[in-house]
Amino acid sequence: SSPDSDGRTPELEKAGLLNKTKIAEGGRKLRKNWSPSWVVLVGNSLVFFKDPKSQTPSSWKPGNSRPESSVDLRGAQLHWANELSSKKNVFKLRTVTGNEFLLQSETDSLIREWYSTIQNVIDRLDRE
Ligand code: I3S
Repeated sequence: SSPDSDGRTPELEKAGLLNKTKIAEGGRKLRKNWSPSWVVLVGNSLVFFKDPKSQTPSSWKPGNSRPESSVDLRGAQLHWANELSSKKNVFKLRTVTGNEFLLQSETDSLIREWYSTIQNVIDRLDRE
């Protein structure tokens, strides 16, 4: 990864495959569209990539893949949100700009790890 403005390279905290859907953009509700996403937590951001398995071998070049989108975790809010889906293990991430995402995994331990790791980053940013 490339250095920050202060010259430090942001620390990679976590990466893995989760199901994702965006449910609001700037406070406006969106229609759900669940899809697998490669999620990377680095520095103050959660970065979403296309599921590498859904790509053709030629289109998947490590280090050469552009993120689909990225979320600034500063001031973000995290909540378990099983009432917002028929799926299990769902949490909602809301950014200060009013973008809302649901993230989900079939694996209980995995989703709990993601939840606490993201919450730790949000808490750290709140203290800055
Ligand atoms: O909250 P909803 O509207 O029940 O969400 C479901 C729909 O988005 C559905 O697509 P349609 O817009 O074609 O009905 C999705 O296929 C479902 O996955 C959504 O519900 P879940 O419970 O999976 O989050």
